[in-house]
Amino acid sequence: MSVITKSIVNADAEARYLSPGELDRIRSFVSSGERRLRIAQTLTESRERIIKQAGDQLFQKRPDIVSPGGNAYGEEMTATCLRDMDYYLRLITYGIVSGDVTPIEEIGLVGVKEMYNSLGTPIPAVAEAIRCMKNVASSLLSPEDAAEAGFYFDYVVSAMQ
Ligand SMILES: CCC1=C(C)/C(=C/C2=NC(=C\c3[nH]c(/C=C4\NC(=O)[C@H](C)[C@H]4CC)c(C)c3CCC(=O)O)/C(CCC(=O)O)=C2C)NC1=O
Repeated sequence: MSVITKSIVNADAEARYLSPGELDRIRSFVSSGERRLRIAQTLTESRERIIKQAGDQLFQKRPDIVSPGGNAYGEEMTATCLRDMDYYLRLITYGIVSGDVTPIEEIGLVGVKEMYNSLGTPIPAVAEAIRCMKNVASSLLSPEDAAEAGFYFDYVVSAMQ
């Protein structure tokens, strides 16, 4: 939920007008809108490059996962791994646009550790994959935009700890 929806739900639950604090938070959400949309657009347009370069970095840092016995070993499994990275990048763009981690949490993080454990996917390597995407993404953004986007990448990384 965006800060707008959230504020309205809270205010209406108490049948009151939006408070000055809520209006301030909405103002800051609205005024950062252009920037958040610009970041999401850059990440969306560069998604293939981000996944490709981050994947290369990941497999260089963690050659074990693409070696025999590794969870992403073989063409098909490697492609599934890259697909998961694409899923998370997509969810991160949802977070950036809505200024809220809830879509990332609900779509991609609830129960994720149990899922990866049951698949034998090493969770620290998934965290590393997100960090690699953050590095590549940051190199495509201004420092200010990279900091804003970085918050959402870090959120996913910390959920994988
Ligand atoms: C949008 C929300 C969403 C997520 C997050 C998601 C993840 C997800 N990743 C999966 C598999 C997988 N995920 C990986 C990923 C990796 N293995 C590694 O060693 C690397 C560290 C990592 C890549 C960074 C691999 C290799 C599989 C296949 C495992 C297998 O079939 O044994 C599966 C099992 C079913 C399938 O193969 O599609 C799910 C559900 N699905 C979703 O709908």
